[in-house]
Amino acid sequence: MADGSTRSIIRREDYREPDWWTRQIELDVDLKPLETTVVSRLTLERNVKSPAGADLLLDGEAMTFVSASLDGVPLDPQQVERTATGIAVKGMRDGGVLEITQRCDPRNNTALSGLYLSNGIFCTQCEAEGFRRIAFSQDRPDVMSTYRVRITGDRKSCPVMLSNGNPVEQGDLPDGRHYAVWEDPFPKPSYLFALVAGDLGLLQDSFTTRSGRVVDLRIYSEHAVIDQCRHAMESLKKSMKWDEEAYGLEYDLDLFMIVAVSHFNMGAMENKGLNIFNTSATLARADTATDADFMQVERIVAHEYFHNWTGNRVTCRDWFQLTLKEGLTVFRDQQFTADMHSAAVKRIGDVQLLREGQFPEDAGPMSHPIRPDSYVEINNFYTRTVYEKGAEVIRMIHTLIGPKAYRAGIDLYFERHDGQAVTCEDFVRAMEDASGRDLGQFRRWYSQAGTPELSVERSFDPRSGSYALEITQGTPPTAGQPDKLPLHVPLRLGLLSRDGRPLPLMLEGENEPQGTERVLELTGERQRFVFKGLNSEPVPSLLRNFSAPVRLKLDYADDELALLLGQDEDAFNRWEAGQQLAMRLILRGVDAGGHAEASDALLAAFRKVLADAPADPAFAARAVQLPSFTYVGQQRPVIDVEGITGALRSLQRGLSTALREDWAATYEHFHDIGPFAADNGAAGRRAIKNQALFWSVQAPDAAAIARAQRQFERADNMTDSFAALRALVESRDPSAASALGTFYARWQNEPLVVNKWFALQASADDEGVLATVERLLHHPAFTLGNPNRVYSLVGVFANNPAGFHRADGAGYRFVMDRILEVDPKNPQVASRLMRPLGRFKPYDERRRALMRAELERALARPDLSRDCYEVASKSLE
Ligand code: B3K
Ligand code: ZN
Repeated sequence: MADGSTRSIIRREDYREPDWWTRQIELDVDLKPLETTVVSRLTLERNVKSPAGADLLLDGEAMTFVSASLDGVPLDPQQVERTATGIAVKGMRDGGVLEITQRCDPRNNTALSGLYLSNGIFCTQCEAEGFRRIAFSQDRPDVMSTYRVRITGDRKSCPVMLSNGNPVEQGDLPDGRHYAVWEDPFPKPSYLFALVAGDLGLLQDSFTTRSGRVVDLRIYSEHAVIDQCRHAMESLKKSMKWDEEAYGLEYDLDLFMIVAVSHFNMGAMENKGLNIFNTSATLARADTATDADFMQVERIVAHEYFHNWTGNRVTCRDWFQLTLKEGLTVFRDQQFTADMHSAAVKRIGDVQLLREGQFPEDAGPMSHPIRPDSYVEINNFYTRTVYEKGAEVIRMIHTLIGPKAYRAGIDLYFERHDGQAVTCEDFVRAMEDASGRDLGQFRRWYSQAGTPELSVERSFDPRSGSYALEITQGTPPTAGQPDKLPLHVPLRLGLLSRDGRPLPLMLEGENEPQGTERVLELTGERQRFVFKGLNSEPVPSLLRNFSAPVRLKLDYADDELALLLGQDEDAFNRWEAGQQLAMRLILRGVDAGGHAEASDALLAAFRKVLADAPADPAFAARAVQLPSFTYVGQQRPVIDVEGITGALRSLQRGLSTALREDWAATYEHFHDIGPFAADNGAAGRRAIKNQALFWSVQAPDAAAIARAQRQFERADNMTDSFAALRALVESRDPSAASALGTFYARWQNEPLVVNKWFALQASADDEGVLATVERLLHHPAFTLGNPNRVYSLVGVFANNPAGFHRADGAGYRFVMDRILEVDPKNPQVASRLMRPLGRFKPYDERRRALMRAELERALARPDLSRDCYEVASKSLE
C-alpha cells in the first residue's frame, strides 16, 4: 500500500470537488496494540456534477488492506487499483455501501499521526491527514460525514473507550473484552474524528448553557495526574461562557470531553466533542506549573473549544484555507485572554511572538501568504503565518469595520455557512456584506507574503499649525513572490503634545476634531495625512496597539521615546517606546563590535517603569525586558551573532549594576510573604519580582544570589521556584549545580517539570551549552520518543543563539544529527526542528555555508521524509 512518501506539489488552483461524497461512516474498531482491525462502511453518494462512472478515490497509508465489498458483494481485485495516495475503486454505485477491512499497528506508530499508543493509551490524531492511516477514506475536509463508531477493547487495559458525539450503547464480550458505541450527529470531515481507549482518570463537571441545556464536561488523563486538570476544567467553563457572551455561540452537544496524553506532536486538537490534548497544554497545579503555564493551558483550552464553531461547524473546503479556522480561532482566543487578564500585556506578548516567530518565517525560505498557494506536506503549513499573522488579518478587519459590524459579519458567516466546508473568500464576503465596506484591496493580505514596511516622514508648519505625516509602504520580495502590491493597512494613531497630553485630531478638510485617537487607512504606496489646528509640533504615537503586522520606521528622538514611554495613553506604545530606546543602544553596541552601554535615557526609562510598577506590575515586568536576539537580528541585513550577543550581554550587565538598588527594592516590594494566591494581581507581582531577581543576578552580586537561594529554598509554587533556579543558573554561581540537582530529585516523576529542567539548561547563554546538551542527551530521562522532551532539549537549543550559532558549526551539526535520528520515527517533529537551519540567509558567509552543508547532508538521504524534504529543498533553492 501507499506509504505516503510521494513528494508531489499540491496546488490551490487545482482544487476540484470530489466525484463522490461519503455521507455516512460506520467504523468497527477492534483494538489490539500491534494489530488493530478496522471495518469501515462508507455510504456513498455520487456528486451530481460528476460523470456516472467515475472512480472513487480513497486515501490510505501505513495500513494493510484486507478486503472490500460493495453492498455485500466482494469486490474483484481488478476493481481496486493502487494510486499514489491510496486506492481507486471502480464500479461505485450511488447510495452504495462500501465495506473495507483494514489493519494498522498502533504500537509501532511513532509518527503520532493516525491511531497510536501513548503510555498504553490508544489515541488518535487525524488533522491534517491522519485518518487515512486508520481507514481508507476520502480524507479531505470538504467531505463531511456522520459517524457511528463501535470500539472493542480489553476490559482491563481499556475500561474507558471514547469517540466523538454521544455514547449510545456499551456491553461486555467474551474473553475479557467489551465494546462501546458512539454516534456523532453532526457531519464532520475526517480530520475531526477521534478515538481514545485506556485506563483513564476522570474529572467531571457541568455547564449550563444560556438556553438552559446542561452539558456534561469531562476531562480524562492518566490517573496520577487527574488532580492537575482542575485548572483546565475552570478554563473550559470560562471559555464556554465567554463564547456565548462575546460571540453568541453556544455549545451544541450534551457532552464535551478532553483527554490529556503525554505523547502528542503539538498542543492540542479540536476533534468534535472529544478534544485530545498534550499534557503540557492541560495540566497545571501551582506546585508544578508556572503562572505562564496556567495562562497557556487556559488559552489552549479556549482555542480548541472555540474551534467547535470556527472550524468544526464551519470547516475548511481544502487545506489551503487553513487560516479560515486557525487565524480566526487564534484571534478569538486572543480576545478571550485579553478579557480574562490584562489586554495590554496580552497584546505585547502576541506581538513579541509575531516578531520573533512570524517575521523570520515571512522573510525566510518557507515564506507563504496566510492562504498558501501550494505545498508538498500540509503539516509544514501549521505555521506562525497561518495562525498568528492570520489572526492579525482578522484583527485588521475588526479594526477597519469596527466591533459591531464585525459581530454582524460573524453572525452572517454562520447564517450562511453553518454545516459547510468553505473558503477564506466566503469569510471575507460575509464581513463585506455585513459592513457594507469594500475589502477588495484588503484581500491581498490573503495572497501576498512578507512583512510590509511603513516609513513615516513628518513635518510641522508652525505658521499654519498643520502637521503632515507622509507614509510610504512597501513589502520586500519573498520566496517565489518578487513583486508586491500596496496593502490596505489600518493605522491607529494619536498625537501627543510635548507635555504628554492627547491632542484632538482634525484632518485637512474636516471642520472639527474627531477625538484623540483614530484609524487612518493606508491603501496607496505613498500617502499624506495633514492634521490641522496644532500650536506646536506634536509627538506622534503611531500603530497603536500594533494595528497592523508591519514594520514601522520613524526616527524618534530619545526624548520623544521617553515621552511616549511615560505618557502615551496606549499601553502597547508605551512598551514599544521602551523597546526602541533599548534597541537603539543595542544596535549602537553591535556596530561598535559587541559592547553596549546603558544610556541615561534608558536608565531613566527603566526607573520610571519601576516607579509605576505598583499600578500594573505585569506590564512593568514586560517593560523592563530587552528585545530578543532574534528581533535585534532583524534590524540589520546581516545578523552579527557575536556583535548581538556581546551587546546584549554587556547591556544586561550594565543595567544590572546601574540599577542594583532599584532591582533589590522592587524585589522586596513585590515579594508576597503570605501563602500562594493564583489571581491576576498575585501573578503580576510574581512576574515583576522575578524579573527584578533575574536582573539583579546579571552582574556579580552576593546579595542577589542570596535572595535567589532563599527563594529557591522557600518557594511554595513553581513560578517562584523555577524563577529562582533560573536566576541561579544565570548567575553562574557554584550553587546552581546543586540547585539543579535538588530540583531534578524533587520532580523527577513529573515529566512536565523535568521538561523545564532540560529546557532551562538548553537555554543557557554561553557557547558551553552545547557540551551540556550533549551530556543531557545521555541522561536517563532523555528520550527522542516523546515530542515534548525533544523540544525541551533539542528545540530549545536550536533557538539558543549562543549554542546553535557557534562559529565552528558544532551547534548546527548537533541539531541535524538529532533531526536525522528523529525523522524516520516522527517526521513532523523532525521537520519542525529543521526550520532554524533553513533560515541561513541573513547570517554571515561562513555560518551560511555551515548551515547549508547540514541541509545538504539531509537532502542526500534517500529516505528523508516528505516533511523534511520540503523544508530542506525549499531552503536550499
Ligand atoms: N488544529 C490543530 C493542529 C493540527 C496540526 C496538524 N499537524 C490544533 C489547533 O490549531 O487547534
Ligand atoms: Zn487551532
